[in-house]
Amino acid sequence: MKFGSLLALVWIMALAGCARQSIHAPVAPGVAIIPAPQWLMVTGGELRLAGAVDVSADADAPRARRALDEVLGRVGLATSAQAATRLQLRRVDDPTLGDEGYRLRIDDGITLEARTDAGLFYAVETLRQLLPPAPPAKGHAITLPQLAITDVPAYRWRGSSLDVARSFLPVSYLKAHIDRMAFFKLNRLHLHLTDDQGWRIEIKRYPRLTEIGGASAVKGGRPGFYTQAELRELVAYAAARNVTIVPEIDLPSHIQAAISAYHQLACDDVTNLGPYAGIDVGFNILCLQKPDVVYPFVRNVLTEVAAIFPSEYLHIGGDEIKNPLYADFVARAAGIVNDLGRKAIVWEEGSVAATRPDTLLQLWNDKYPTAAATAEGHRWILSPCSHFYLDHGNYPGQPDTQTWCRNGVPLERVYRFDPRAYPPAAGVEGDLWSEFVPTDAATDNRLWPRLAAVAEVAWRDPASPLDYPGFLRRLRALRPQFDAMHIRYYAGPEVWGK
Ligand code: TNX
Repeated sequence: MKFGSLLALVWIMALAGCARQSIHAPVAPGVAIIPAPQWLMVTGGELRLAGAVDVSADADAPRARRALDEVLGRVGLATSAQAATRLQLRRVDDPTLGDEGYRLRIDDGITLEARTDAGLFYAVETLRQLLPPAPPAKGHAITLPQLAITDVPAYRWRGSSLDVARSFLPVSYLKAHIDRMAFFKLNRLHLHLTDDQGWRIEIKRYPRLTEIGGASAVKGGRPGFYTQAELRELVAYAAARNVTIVPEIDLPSHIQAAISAYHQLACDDVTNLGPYAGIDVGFNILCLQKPDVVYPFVRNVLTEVAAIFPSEYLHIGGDEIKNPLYADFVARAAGIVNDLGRKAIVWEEGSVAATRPDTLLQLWNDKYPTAAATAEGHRWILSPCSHFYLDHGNYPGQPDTQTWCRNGVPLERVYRFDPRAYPPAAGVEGDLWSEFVPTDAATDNRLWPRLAAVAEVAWRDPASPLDYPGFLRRLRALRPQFDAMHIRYYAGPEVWGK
């Protein structure tokens, strides 16, 4: 007992010490973690892992246990009660760790602690980054630096959004993406499921939405749609990796694909009722003068969406349309989301509508006036295009990228984003629109490595000092991991070195 409390005291002192020694200081060789942990102390020495570890894990941490088994399998470590090295995974009742925080200690064994399964899962993801991506060469052991980490994210919302509407992405890509997100502790996958060029989610009550609306895409992009069964499986796959899928049905504009399937959704004088493969916006809208048509449609669609996705939030779009009935529409659509027991997310323009204060607003233009909505109690998802629109170039002038917001959003710009200059936020999200991103390879190129910087911005304490050269060192050290995940990242020398 006494010895136990002594150990606890040493542990607390170690933590107090390392609070001042953050990873932003020069990092010991061999320690490269993204996002950087809040507190890290390299204690000196190494732990050699040879052949097997003796795992003892609390039963009530299934996500973490599955991830741990995968990580050990990846490096060829067996589990055996006879192994010399102990690896403990345990839930502890420590409120300072919050819902996603964890502690990781490597001394003569490995100890992972968290209050929740999600926190333990992130401890395992940190261990994954410390380990090599593959088994060592024959006759070699794996060595880990001895260290202590205490880590808690700054923001709850650490998002990536994918536009599968302009160009479809197969389920296999989304699964790989979820794994990659988890590796960097991102936890919200926002799927932009509908737009002018395509409707990608099966809605049983309106089969033509996918029969007709799923068959189109932006010029050069991929058509397609997800069945409800596929999406349910994806939701479970994501949940096992602490990722919540947040579906977006973009309303009341960006709706040409639905209009092409059900012409009655448009006003009676509209003649443009066909599918669309261009990239203009704002030329169509649900006919808000026909509430008897529009609101049952919205309610029926959102009811099926809510049944597939358990997410606390449903995104109802609301971008890029001017209409006298717009604010009324957003208020009613958000009300439908609330009737379904969920909270709504709306793009920034929706701040003009009377919605519940728990409606999240998503900022995409730096200069959008946020004060009034903030004063009403709304919080923001920060996706200002100048830092987080990943359809803009990795470098100025990159072919097939957008430039309307600025000419290039390089990695360093993403890394240097300061959320403190913005209204109170639930978190940040990197958004990839797909007008010019028609393949898996192009998707990888736009996302990576910039999404790793999004993850760092979302996790790190915004008050801690920035160190871009240090970030690049960690990134480069993790390059074998990017390769092992088969990421076809942007490979510019200014990022990866010559
Ligand atoms: C603006 S951001 C859009 C998208 C486009 C994107 C292209 C937002 C809410 N709307 O519809 O795909 O720009 O960069």
